[in-house]
Amino acid sequence: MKDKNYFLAKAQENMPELHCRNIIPDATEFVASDGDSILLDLGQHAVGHFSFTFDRVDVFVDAPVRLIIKFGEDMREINDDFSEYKGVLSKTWLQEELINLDYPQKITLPRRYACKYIKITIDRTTRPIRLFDFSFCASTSADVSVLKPINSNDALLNKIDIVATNTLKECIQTVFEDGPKRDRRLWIGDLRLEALTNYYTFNNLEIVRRCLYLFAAGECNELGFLPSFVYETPYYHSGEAHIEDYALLFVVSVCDYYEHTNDISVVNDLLDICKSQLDCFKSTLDDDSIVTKQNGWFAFIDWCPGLEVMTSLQGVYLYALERFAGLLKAIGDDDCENYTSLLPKVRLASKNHLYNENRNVFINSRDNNQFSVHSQVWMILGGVIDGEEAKKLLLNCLDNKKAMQPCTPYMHHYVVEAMLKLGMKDEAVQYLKKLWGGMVELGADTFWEAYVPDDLDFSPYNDRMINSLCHAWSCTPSYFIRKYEL
Ligand code: RAM
Repeated sequence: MKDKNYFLAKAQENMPELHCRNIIPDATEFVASDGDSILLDLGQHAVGHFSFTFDRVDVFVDAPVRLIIKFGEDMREINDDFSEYKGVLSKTWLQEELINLDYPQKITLPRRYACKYIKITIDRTTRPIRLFDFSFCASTSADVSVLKPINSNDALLNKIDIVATNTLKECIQTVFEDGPKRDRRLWIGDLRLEALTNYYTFNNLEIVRRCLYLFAAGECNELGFLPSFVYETPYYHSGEAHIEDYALLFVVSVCDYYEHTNDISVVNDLLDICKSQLDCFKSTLDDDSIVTKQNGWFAFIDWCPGLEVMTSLQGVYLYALERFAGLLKAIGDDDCENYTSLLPKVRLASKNHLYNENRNVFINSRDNNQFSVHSQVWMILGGVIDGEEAKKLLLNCLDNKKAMQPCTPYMHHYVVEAMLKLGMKDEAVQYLKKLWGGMVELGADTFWEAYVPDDLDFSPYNDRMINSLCHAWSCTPSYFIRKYEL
């Protein structure tokens, strides 16, 4: 019987091994007094545990020593004043500890951090102290020895690939985490993009299976949709959010997995769940075959404030439906026709009801007549429009100040995917260089959760300090560069 326990057992069977290595920062020892601070540079982004030793210099310490230890993914984070934080997510994600040490000792901080820099401030000591033996035990389950460099003639693409694979490596822990600083958990949208990139880089199939099974074990909401995230520690718990587009992307992730591995046993385990996701979604279509908002719904698509998402969501549905119909055909499933026959019908309906013939663009009342790149991209990926008409539409909206533009590399990914679907290889390279290359030029060692070139302070959470600077969904340039030989 394929129930929660079955799926959890499968997830456990596919637990990857974490590889750990010690990184010694640029400095080995400090003698410090009250108020001094020390900056340690790991020379690279790392995810793991920090340890050091503290001892007296001469006179024995007669009172606890209080240290403030701050971890930054970049120097901006180190210099930020966390007391000014005003974001909507919990301040506790900001990586800063205040510790009191009663006597000389070696200490390993219990929490895991994601950082390149560590700043230690001696908040209070009555005597000079010595800090030394700094060490950072970094972990990943990615096997870096299997990664081949791309050796492109284009220096910027080489650099983008290095930063992208580094981003993925840092997020591959015992699940595909979204970001090792925050939220440090498995989300479907991130999983899909990490798994794709993983196939062309570290090719760790175990972790893909583990993540798919962890979702399969999750509790669906009353509409039947999978949870969009799960926790794995200290025990399994499926997340409270149910994002519709993510539920559909679970289906796509299973299709990607099969396409890459031909592993029918996993597909057989997950097939009914995939069918149920598409069936639940279908039941939300109205008489015109267009998706309708349900009570308590949350569709993600991108983090742009005020983004209307119905057209995009319809596109995600078609995108998943097409992939799933392809999978059913490949494995000779009896239900294939049921899904395949929906495609032309829903595509035609989407063109009829969501496209504005006068303006030649997907703008409609269901999205409050909002003009967004997102709607155009997802209608292209959903196969509602293609060929020259689609190319023109895509270039026009990307060049149009009135169109809402993507604000995360997650959505930028789907822009590039749409370009490649339409055979726009040169434009895809230019776009990669502009967006991900822009982060490289700003000194990124790993790619960021959000990136708006004209507004470097942009945050989906109302404060840049909480943004993750090593975010899984940003790793896909390596997928594009390697798969399409860009
Ligand atoms: C953010 C997470 C994750 C994403 C969700 C929708 O909070 O970091 O990357 O999948 O939002």
